[in-house]
Amino acid sequence: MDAAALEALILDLHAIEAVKLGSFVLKSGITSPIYLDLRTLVAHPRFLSAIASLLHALPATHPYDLVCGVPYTALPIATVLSVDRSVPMLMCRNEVKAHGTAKSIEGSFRPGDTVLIIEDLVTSGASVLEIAAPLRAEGLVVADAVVVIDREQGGRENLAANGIMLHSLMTLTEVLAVLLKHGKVSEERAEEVRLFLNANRKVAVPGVPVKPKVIRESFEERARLATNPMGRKLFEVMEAKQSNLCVAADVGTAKELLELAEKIGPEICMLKTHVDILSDFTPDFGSKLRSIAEKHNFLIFEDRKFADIGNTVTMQFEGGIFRILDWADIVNAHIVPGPGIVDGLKLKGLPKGRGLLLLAEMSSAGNLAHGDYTAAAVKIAEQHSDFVIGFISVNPASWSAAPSSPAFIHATPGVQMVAGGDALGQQYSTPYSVINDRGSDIIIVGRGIIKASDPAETAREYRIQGWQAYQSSLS
Ligand code: S5P
Repeated sequence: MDAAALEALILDLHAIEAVKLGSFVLKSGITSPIYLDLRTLVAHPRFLSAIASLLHALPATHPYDLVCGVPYTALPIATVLSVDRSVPMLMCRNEVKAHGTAKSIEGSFRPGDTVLIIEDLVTSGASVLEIAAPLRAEGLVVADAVVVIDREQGGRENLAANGIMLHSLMTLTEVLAVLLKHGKVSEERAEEVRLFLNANRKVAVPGVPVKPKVIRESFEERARLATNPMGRKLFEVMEAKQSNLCVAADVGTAKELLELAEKIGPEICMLKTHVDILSDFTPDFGSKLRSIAEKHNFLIFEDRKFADIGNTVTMQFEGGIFRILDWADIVNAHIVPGPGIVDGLKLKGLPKGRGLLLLAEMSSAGNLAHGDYTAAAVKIAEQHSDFVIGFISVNPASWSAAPSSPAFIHATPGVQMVAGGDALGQQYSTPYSVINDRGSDIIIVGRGIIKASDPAETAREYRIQGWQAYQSSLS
């Protein structure tokens, strides 16, 4: 959905009093200055039908055989979607019948069928989990939930921690911004809602740990501490775009890469390239990518993983066909050769304002980058803090020798919505665990986004999740 359509939808929701401002006690017991009530939708059939088709258009990670609405507000939405799209529906009771068939699930299904859960609002995600449990107990697969409004209070993370990816039409922050823009809410009331949202970012679901293990300073504060201009810029871009998402654009052609960059540009702080996999590379690739990066305000990170002696890497950085130095804001290097590799890259990169990430850890199974190796990367980074902006890290919270300055940034690959791996040793963790449990700053996501049916929408989901995780870990 584009920004204009989203704006119109939010104004419509306000017009039918599905969004109200005042003082309300929520189901969770919290008093909220904003109240969302989508039960009013049933009085507006055309609008109900429009909402159902927008939910249907959200990209689920798994194709589904069935839909199931969370009682009661989402039941009519699920029914309309089921009828309009000819997808059979299941109904779950909140309470098991005392007589009759005593089944808690109504409808027809086979174990192994995939069910899309439909919900009106998600706060902590508890209602979705309550429905998912009996469905899963019957052998059904629950991988995605679609929701009209994400209240941004931990639901996304709680669901992700339980293997369910949340897709929302809008977040509460977006609702507030539109109402403010159109004078439907005063600045004071909006501030009250913002304060409320910040104070209630996490609503614990029993049995799901949501307390962040890592507390950090804000990117804004850390930007001030950065000595390398590109490191500072990266923090500033992250803050400005509310994005700690880097997409790994591992596609086979420059054409696809540039198209992808256009699509996901608004969601990312950084685009990661492997220029040597592009079959149609031409010398103007760099300038084309740079103009997209400038348009959408993201940095370009060429994942070259330099690994040679200082003298050789100066040539690899500057010369050859790819001329990486001309167009990449950031590159990375292994520290196997020792500090000379950083000296070599710095010789070329620093005068051009570039930054370097050191591979302190790796995400692949059985890799050798840990312990003393990681500590050596930290030491080299500290000796070159004018050029090294941070690390490729996996679990920086566990490092025995943490970098002394918070100006160093951690970027972590091996991220997907559901933990797991691929057939070649890649290991995935969720955005929430990478940011909140392992203390990284940036999530690097490749196939989780580029293989999705709608990469732009999926990138938005990852951005929201990564950013919420960051916000909940602020000191
Ligand atoms: O340890 C690492 C370091 C990197 S930079 N593990 C990684 O996977 N990467 C890169 O991150 C890898 O080269 C790829 O471009 C991306 C992960 O892609 P995904 O498709 O597995 O998300």
